[in-house]
Amino acid sequence: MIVDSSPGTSPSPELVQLLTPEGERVEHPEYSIELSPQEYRGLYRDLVLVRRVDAEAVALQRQGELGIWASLLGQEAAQVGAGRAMGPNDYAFPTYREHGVAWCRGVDPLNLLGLFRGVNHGGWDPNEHNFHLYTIVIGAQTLHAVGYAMGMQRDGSGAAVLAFFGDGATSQGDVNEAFNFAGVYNAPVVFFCQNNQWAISEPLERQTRAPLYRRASGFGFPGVRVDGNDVLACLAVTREALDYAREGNGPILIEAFTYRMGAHTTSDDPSRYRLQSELEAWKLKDPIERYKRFLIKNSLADSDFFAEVDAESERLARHMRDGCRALPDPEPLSLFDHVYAEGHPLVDEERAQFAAYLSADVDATAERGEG
Ligand SMILES: Cc1ncc(C[n+]2csc(CCOP(=O)(O)OP(=O)(O)O)c2C)c(N)n1
Ligand SMILES: [Mg+2]
Repeated sequence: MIVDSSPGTSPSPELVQLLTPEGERVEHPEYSIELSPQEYRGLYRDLVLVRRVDAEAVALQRQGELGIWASLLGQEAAQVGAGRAMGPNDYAFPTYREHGVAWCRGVDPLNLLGLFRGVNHGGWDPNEHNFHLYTIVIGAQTLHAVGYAMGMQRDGSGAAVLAFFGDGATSQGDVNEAFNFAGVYNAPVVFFCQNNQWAISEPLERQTRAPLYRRASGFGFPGVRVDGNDVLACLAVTREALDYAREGNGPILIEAFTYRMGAHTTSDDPSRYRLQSELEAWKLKDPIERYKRFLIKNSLADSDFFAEVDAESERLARHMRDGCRALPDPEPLSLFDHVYAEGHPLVDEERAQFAAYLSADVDATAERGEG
């Protein structure tokens, strides 16, 4: 008979939770958190504004202002908890859905809109915010993250990398190679998997037979599962994990157990492949509602505060709507600007060809008297 002797194979994996869905504060033996009233309120503000950024972007896409948008609805706590756990010198490698982490790193939401509107080729300077560009190729950024972390390790920077990816990405070779490299080289990287239960239309049971956090043990590092709809637990666990990585202990995997409440992207219709009842069940665990209940129960915020956040949310939405429509179309030749850090003969040649094409086009238009 085969006996599985690997650690962490208990039938019901433990979920780190500091806040129940009803907003009750609970203690956990390993993870604790004590914030000032202002910090507690700050997390609520983040959650609400990030949800607004997302809702506004979905609306702009529906009005034809964006080509596509990947909604983070339901994943605000996972992203704000992880994003606010980072220190100024830590570096994040996102997928295409980490708008909440972008927010925490100080990236203006208009930069995100520019990318999804197709008027820029990236959106922001990664080094300005220690927030890498979005990566659409599933899992690829985990390898970039490990390489970057190994560089930090060699530079003795004392900081760590936070690498984001989804449940579906865990089936990619890249992610498993990243785990192995990180483990073998003891890289200071925290792998943050947002298990939102779906990879487009593929449910979790088609990605894995074992809970995702347990993958880590096969690569020789710890894995933790946290309630991804609990911002306090996500903050506490990610803080600990980043400290652990910074102290030279090597990588760690966090599985934030959450739910994608919206469509995969604005091009998707989830009613084709999942039951409405599943969404209804997860709505009861809404990350913002539970946190608001916690604040009220503990007299950490009053109605003036909530009204202030609502007003700020309206101002942010206006900034996004007006700013998005005013984004300039790019200069066509700028396409070639950042292909390489320095010049490259082939790129120079292609730029010259494209410039000739553009001016020929202008000449032809002028000839037809349309100019
Ligand atoms: C290498 C690669 N294969 C396939 C795709 C198409 N694709 C885009 S998103 C996606 C699902 C990703 O699911 P998950 O990792 O769970 O992230 P989520 O979208 O749920 O945040 C797939 C297969 C891609 N972008 N890159
Ligand atoms: Mg997913």
